[in-house]
Amino acid sequence: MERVDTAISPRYAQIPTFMRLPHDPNPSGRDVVVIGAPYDGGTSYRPGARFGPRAIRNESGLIHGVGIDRGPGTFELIDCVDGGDIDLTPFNMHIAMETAHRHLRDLLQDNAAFLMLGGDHSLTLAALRAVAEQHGPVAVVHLDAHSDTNPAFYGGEFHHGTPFRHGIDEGVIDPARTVQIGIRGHNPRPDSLDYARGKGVRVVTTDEFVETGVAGTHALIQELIGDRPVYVSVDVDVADPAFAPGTGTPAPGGLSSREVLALLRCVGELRPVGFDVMEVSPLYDHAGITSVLATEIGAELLYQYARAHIKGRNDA
Ligand SMILES: [Mn+2]
Repeated sequence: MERVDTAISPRYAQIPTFMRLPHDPNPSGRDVVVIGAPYDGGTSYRPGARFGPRAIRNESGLIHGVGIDRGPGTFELIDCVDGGDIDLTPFNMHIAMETAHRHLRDLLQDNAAFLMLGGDHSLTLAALRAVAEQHGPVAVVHLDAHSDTNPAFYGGEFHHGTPFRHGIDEGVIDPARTVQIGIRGHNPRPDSLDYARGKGVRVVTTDEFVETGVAGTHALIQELIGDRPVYVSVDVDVADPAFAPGTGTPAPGGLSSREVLALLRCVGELRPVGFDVMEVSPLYDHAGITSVLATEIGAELLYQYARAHIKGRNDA
């Protein structure tokens, strides 16, 4: 199977898979499988992330996979396919979580890694469970406006503000090798940052990131994580609403799209084992601004995986 050839088909033509990758619903032996997780039953405010994967794929036809600053083409270095979507119930969080966990676990039986396109952030817990079964408790690079280590809200233990608290409590994350970047805005009580810091998570607020800069934050990540298996989770709301208006819980004062992409360029120096890009809600997007950014984040993560791959870092 080949990618759709842009020399033959214009980028807005043909059925939209992520970055025009071949669609393979039963992937095996791949380096990275792109997988959609259309679900928003965990949202606390604006809904609509269930439509995220389709919107991201739609915009991703524009992306070639050969970036000016990226060297060789990503897909000359690694074998990727679009695995389609996980069929998730729109109704029941526990069923959705279990379905996502099972699907991602099965993917990792036969493939090295996945890039999950959300969907709300609750399903990152299913992803963390799946990668931990392969690699043990993983280090995490988490870009987000929110720590997502909250307690239960409205009687619900599992929602998009909790995946990293459960990940820590279940032992699928190594909190001492976890860094959260871009945290800002308002914080309900009890204080989720107290929880995260109390477990040893390195929380880099947006103000601290502005002081430290991209290079300083790269050094911090490298120092903290080194060669340990690392999962990278990007909540698109880490970007300012000017750059990502189409999301569930926007928080002004955030990173630029350039800062988000620059931050991810250290991932190829690490040992990445899985990725997600979450919380795109096309209902609140304008001109595809948020979906275009999510697409570019996904492309950057695949390229960073390829960089790590050619150095032999993420070989099984
Ligand atoms: Mn989040």
